[in-house]
Amino acid sequence: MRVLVSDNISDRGVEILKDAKLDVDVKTGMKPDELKACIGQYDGIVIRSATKLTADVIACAANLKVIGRAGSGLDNVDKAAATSKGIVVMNTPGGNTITTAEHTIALIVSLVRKIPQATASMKAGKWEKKKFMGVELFDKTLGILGLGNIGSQVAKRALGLGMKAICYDPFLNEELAENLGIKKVSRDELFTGADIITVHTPITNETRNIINKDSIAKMRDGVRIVNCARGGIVDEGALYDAIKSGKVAGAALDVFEKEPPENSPLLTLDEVICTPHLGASTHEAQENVALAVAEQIADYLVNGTIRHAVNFPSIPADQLNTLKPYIDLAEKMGCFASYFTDGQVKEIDIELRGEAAEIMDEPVKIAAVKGFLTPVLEHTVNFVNATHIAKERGIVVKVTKNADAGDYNTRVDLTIKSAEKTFSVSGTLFSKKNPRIIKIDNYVIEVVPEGTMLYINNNDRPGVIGSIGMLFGESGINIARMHFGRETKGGMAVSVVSVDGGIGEDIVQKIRMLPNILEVTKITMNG
Ligand code: 9EZ
Repeated sequence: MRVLVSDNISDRGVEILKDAKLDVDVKTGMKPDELKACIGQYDGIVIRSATKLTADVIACAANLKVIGRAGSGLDNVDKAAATSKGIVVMNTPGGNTITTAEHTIALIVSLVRKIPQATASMKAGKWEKKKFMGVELFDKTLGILGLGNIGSQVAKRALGLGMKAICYDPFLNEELAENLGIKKVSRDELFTGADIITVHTPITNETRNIINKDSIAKMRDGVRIVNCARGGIVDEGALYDAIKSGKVAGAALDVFEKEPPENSPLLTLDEVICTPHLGASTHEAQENVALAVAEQIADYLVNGTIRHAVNFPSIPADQLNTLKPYIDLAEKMGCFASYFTDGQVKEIDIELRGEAAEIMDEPVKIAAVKGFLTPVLEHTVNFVNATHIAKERGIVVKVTKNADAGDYNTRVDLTIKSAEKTFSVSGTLFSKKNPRIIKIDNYVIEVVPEGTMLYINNNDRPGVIGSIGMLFGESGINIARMHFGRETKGGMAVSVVSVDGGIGEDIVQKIRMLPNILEVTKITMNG
């Protein structure tokens, strides 16, 4: 398999890809047209921020399976376009945590001691001692908005400088905050209680301009503001006004709404110090992210393991063994159900029962949808694009949980609703790992979902099973398994016949013609 490295990454990363027996081409600085012309040959691509993977570039990527960003920002990738093609998009969120935290501390210290301004002054031949009077950090309160990996490393370092730390994060890991000795406060308490506020959140609708005119108005007079996270978390216009008015004593910015900023009034202010998005720019961080992205890409292309994907849920290693049989079961049930659905599908309902109610549900849901869509679409359906395709087709997918699994320890119920009918199938795991279908609509049955099977609906009369067996025998087809179920004695019955090898359409037709046979459906399990 072939991997294109289209931005500069450290050599160790390229070596790791080669060690995994991948064919690697390093071609940096390509123009969009050059990239479009060659991207079709590659299974994977490694980028930083320079390569722009827009929808029209991704449209040319006929064989691409994975996009790996050495670093964390993915503004240069059209994630929706990649997802709809089933391309995994991954980044390396951990690789630059320490480096970014250190840059934040560097800016905080520089800000309160006016080091950049003093440097510029001396280089201009001056010796201005009064002008650069600073403040101590000791005993001051640092307000940390967003206590993720970077925020918590900043907190540790601030405590080491003798600062107090308070934090606000709606997704806070409370134990982490407590262990670090950081006080958890409300959003307003963070604004009112801090001498310096530093932001460490992703940019989302919640966090865009979270530092704005209104929140600044709540802050202490002389507050200082630091953004080493993402441009746009701090409203630049509001910050400018607040520095001009004297409310905000200073700001340190590594990131901007537009990069590079064009004629930003903020850059005219003495109270503002800045760096050109250097948060992750150390040799160590660049080495870390190059190694991480290479290992992740190799792991995906060679072993199929997905780590740090932004368009696929990451499964923690300790849950993988428990989850895998459920993923397999759900995919098979989805595939099975697709043969019994007519008309426009409106809804796929997955009920996880008993032990199944305890597991991570997202991968199981995706597997059921993938299994269902694969036989009915020409389009390649995989774990990345399955839910996306379902949504595009107006199919609502729902997961519910139920502690009660009836006679089973664990059970998955799948219901497909279309305008014409509702079909349901239930499954379980034998010995925690072997998938079984245990109910098809109202028929209780025990089917090993594997290979090629015939689902036969017949009147419950003597001789029917025999006639089916005879026909297979005469056709030289070996029956591997046969499962039976019925509603009531002498009523309607189902047989599911598994065979070694395939079943030709002629045989299916002949079975349909046998007496007392009502319906025959040939099922081929995915994979
Ligand atoms: C939002 C956040 C932090 C925050 C943190 C994360 C998605 N997200 N949002 C508001 N991981 C502080 C204030």
